[in-house]
Amino acid sequence: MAIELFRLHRLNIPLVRPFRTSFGTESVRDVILVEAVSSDGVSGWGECVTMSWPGYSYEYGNGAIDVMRDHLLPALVEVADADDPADVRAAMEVVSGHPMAKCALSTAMLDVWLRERDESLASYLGAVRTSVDCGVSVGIPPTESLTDLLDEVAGYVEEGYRRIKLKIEPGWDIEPVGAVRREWPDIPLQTDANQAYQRSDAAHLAQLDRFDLLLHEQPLDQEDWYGHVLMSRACATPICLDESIHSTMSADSALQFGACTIVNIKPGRVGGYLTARDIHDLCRGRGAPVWAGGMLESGIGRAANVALAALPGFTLPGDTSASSRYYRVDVTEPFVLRDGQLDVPTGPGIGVEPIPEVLADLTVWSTELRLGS
Ligand code: OSB
Ligand code: MG
Repeated sequence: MAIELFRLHRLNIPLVRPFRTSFGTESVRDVILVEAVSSDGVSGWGECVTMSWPGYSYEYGNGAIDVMRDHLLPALVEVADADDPADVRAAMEVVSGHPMAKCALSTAMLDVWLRERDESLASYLGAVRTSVDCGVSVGIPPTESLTDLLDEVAGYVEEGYRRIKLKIEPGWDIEPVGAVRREWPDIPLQTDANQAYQRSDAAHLAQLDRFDLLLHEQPLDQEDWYGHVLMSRACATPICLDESIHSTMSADSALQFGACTIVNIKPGRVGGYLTARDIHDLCRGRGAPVWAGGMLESGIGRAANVALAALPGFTLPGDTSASSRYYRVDVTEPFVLRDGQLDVPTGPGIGVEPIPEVLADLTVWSTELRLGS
């Protein structure tokens, strides 16, 4: 019953195409999978969504491994056989920040707990759907070519994605968004700047209002609460926050202040699936739409995100794309898009596990950490 040890598996999975955002370019995903093993030999899985460098957030792969091993594991000893997942979350509060590391460990433990109870994560979280609407996040073409952008988007539209999100930055905004809108007048379309703009860019971004967008995601610095209030006033397009939201408190504050009206929920950014659900509940109570963000997850993180996206307040398509959008070979059975949707896993826990041979092939480093030693 009790968790005895954790295995960390570090994988390098080549992306099908480089993913460029305003904070950098990723060509190979540096994936960290956490496996929690119980005394009964049951394994549970969680994905640490850090990138290899601290660009999206201060967390990054090597740092997350350090904080898991040296600071979070010791805190988990007393909850190794917890019968309430909330106790695991509470035990990790002795460490400040590091939500991605916390999410990875707590999800692996939750997966064991659910497998032992034969309950799916979707059911545990309160899912009301058996499949979820999927969008796709489109990076800035490394060539900065509009033709390349339109070709890539055309492929996704053809595959059936229900919403397109374009990464933007100063110098790559009005033209590419306009070009995509002209080609697909009716497709749900949104932007993500990953904090690349300044308050003084509000009038510039307001020019995007004529393209009838669903939302602008995180135009300004994550600390710039008031700037996002100003941006919300300047733009008819709703503002959605990603990097700024780290907890139910920040989600509450953002909505109360009018810094955003929509929230991107990423479990890794908020410390786990319990807090992700809490933020969902809060936003739903306020009538604020939420959607499931993504971090280029492998099938392990994707499975859990798809379960979360099945909750009732997730009323906008998520960055929950098919495995093929990211990887030629995924570490689990691939998630396949069907009519613009992915099926919510129904098996116990997250409902998927790594395929052993593929895991072995992709692994570049691993370690075993015993709890309490
Ligand atoms: O800002 O939403 C983001 C990927 C890595 C880091 C940050 C972000 C993203 C994405 C891709 O936009 C979402 C996905 O398809 O997983
Ligand atoms: Mg984002």
